[in-house]
Amino acid sequence: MNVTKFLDASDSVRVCRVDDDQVFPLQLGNLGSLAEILATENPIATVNSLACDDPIALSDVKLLPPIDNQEVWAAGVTYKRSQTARMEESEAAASCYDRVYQADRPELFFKAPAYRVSGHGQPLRIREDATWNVPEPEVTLVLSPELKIVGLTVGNDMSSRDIEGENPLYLPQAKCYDQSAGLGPWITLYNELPPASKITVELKIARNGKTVFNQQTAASEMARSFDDLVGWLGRDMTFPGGAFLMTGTGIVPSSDFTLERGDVIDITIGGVGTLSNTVIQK
Ligand code: DO4
Ligand code: MG
Repeated sequence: MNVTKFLDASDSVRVCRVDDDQVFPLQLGNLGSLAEILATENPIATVNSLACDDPIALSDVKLLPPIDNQEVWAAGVTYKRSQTARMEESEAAASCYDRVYQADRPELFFKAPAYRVSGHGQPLRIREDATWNVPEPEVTLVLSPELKIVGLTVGNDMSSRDIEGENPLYLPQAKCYDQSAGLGPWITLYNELPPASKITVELKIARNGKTVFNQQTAASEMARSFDDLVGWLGRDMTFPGGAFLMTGTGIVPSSDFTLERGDVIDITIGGVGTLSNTVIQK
């Protein structure tokens, strides 16, 4: 079951279920938001219990990112490819990445508040002061306030490799800026997650209508489990509204690739959907 938010004809934000190519606006009753649905004991049963307005064609609505006031966190260096790419990017700090790939404690960082997140069809930004930029396609866990994984969404952890490569202490500037996080097109709710090998990730980048990058991986390539990452995230930290956790990238384009203004980034997660965004720069 897929759920998200969209802007209706009178520019009001609505929560909806998405089935095939139709959007079913939900009558929320006592529930105030999508985040409140995600915080219920069984979000799938909750959505099933809500009445819907008449369906609208998916192609006729403007989707919004499926987030309310949750924090977005991200994990790093969870795939071998991320470890090798970061070690190439920063000779001086190579051992940090090598050590964190093997350590018990993962790299976790605060990626974005909801207002820096773009949804499907909304622009994502490359920094004005960066010269080497990539998307990071990441399976993103949707967490309830109890840190139960209630669903998955597609995440894009936009990153400036030249800034992070200059000094790892610049990581927050390489990763956190306006429109640096993509989430969507919706949340796919699960009572039980599919096996990691079935959670495939594909990154496609098009420039002037031509594909300039296309690669795939699967969550089974991750060196850590989702539960392990969530366990570390929840150490001495509470999330009263729930949270999103991007689980790291297994795809990094080769060092001669950088994003350009106007590029279209499509990230597909098997069983979830495709998040598509166009790149902007000031
Ligand atoms: O260490 C830097 C960030 C790594 C990251 O974002 C990733 O591996 O996805
Ligand atoms: Mg990342």
